[in-house]
Amino acid sequence: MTNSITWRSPSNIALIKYWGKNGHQIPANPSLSFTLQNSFTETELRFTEKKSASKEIELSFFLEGKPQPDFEQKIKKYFSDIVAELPFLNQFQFEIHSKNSFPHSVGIASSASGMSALALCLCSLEQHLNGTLKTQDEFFQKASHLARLGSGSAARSVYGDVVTWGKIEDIPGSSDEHASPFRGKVDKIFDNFHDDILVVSTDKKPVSSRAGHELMDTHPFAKSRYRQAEQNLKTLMEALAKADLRKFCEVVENEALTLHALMMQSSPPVILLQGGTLDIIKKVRTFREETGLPVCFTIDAGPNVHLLYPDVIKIDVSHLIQRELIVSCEGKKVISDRIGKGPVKLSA
Ligand code: 2P0
Repeated sequence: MTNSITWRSPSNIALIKYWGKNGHQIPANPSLSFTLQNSFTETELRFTEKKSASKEIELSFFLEGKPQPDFEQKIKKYFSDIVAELPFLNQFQFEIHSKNSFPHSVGIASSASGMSALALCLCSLEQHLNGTLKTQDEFFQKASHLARLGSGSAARSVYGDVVTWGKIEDIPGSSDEHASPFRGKVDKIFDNFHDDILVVSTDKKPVSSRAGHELMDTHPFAKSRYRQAEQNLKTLMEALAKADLRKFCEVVENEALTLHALMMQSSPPVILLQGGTLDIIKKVRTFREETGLPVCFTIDAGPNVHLLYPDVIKIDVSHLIQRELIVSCEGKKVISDRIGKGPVKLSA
């Protein structure tokens, strides 16, 4: 008999960036993200007991209903990597059906939503079979840990709102092994905070995340970068508590520009920013200087720009986008998102 479990899990946008790792998916510095609301993956894990005693991982993977041999191989490898932690993985045949609420390559991390949705399904299956994840804390901590082993940034997507991942001085319970909901003060100005994604290009990324992280292994400025990330995190935590949007914008943009400066200084160099990205950056900074309104940008490992701003200025930002920014977007594409509450189990 086939049974199934379905989770919806969102993507997230890092404000303090994870860039560089130690060992197996251990972050070289702590990161902090906002979980998104509208950009999510829904994953259904179907499982049937195997008839044979074979120890092979048996699974098939479908994205939007279509077989995806590349992803299937990656997930098989992932299951083999974690089978010591979840011995039932070689006792069942799996069929995984995933779909995203957002198009491919628009600057939203589908690995974060996809791997977190899958990890949540696996934890529900563990609970169903063994009853070992009794409390919410245990359940989500394990899901974050398993998501991290699939894709680092996915560790942060199992929680809503503001999330940190990585050991942080003075924050008990913070860990490199799994993310945690941010327990510091966050002013209510950040409720419903917006993230509009300006899609400059949907071309395939020339460098995978894994290869990007590896560039930090030999980067001449790696040590000072990791110290800077810790300092920026402290400053950002103060800005969140005090509703200091000037500081917030300063730190968030510094993180985005640092990420790309690091890539440009890597060996070999990686240049992901495009002309349209730079045009948007300049116009956003000019708008902020001229109006005093607290809108800022962040950018992930790609050319697309995330515009971050509080709900109270949404009309002004909408005018800015229509008047000045949309000309730099491929097919005038803008995806509206905002800070969200985290994953939802859709069926057991
Ligand atoms: C982040 N990024 O903190 C940073 C900022 C992109 C820029 O984490 O190799 O897909 O799967 O652990 O998480 C992208 O890298 O990398 C990323 P893996 P991941 O969100």
